[in-house]
Amino acid sequence: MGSVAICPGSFDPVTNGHLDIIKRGAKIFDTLYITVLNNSSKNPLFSVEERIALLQEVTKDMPNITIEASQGLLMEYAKKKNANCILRGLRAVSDFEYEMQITSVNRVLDESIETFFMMTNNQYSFLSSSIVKEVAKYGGNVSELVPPAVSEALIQKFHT
Ligand code: COD
Repeated sequence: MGSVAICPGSFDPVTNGHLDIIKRGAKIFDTLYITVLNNSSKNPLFSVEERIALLQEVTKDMPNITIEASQGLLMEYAKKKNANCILRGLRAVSDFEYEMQITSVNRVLDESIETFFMMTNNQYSFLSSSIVKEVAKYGGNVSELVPPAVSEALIQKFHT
């Protein structure tokens, strides 16, 4: 069996920064699950179904990617999928503390599954779903920051 990685996140909504990590991850791992989970400290704009539909649209040309939703603990889901590792992106030093905390907790839950970090592409180091939502909410143009389907979905959400 080949390598199986999980790229977990809120993806509320998927940005060009996420997509960059997803594309690069899909070249390294044989199977990549993009898993939409709830982050209890965030209040989502898009429903899980909407987030999944957008992820499916923007990854439709990538054959080794599967998009799923999951509830509960990430590590329980990863075990069910026989995953070798969790893939996460790192944007800046400010991400490090949070990532270190969740990686450490996840390792206590299952030490056999590694977490693999990929540095952001410099052009996306400032990019987050929150920033995109803020710009779109006030009518700014987000077409450089997200795929066209997401830009369209944001306009629908805020301005129709
Ligand atoms: N460049 C590179 N990487 C990026 C960029 C960018 N511009 N933007 C985001 N990323 C990366 C993030 O670093 C992350 O790795 C991934 O993309 C997804 O990002 P988000 O913001 O959508 O996802 P998060 O951080 O909200 O995801 C948190 C989880 C949902 C994974 C976490 O809360 C979780 O595991 N929840 C399930 C419950 C659980 O198991 N809890 C125990 C562990 S705390």
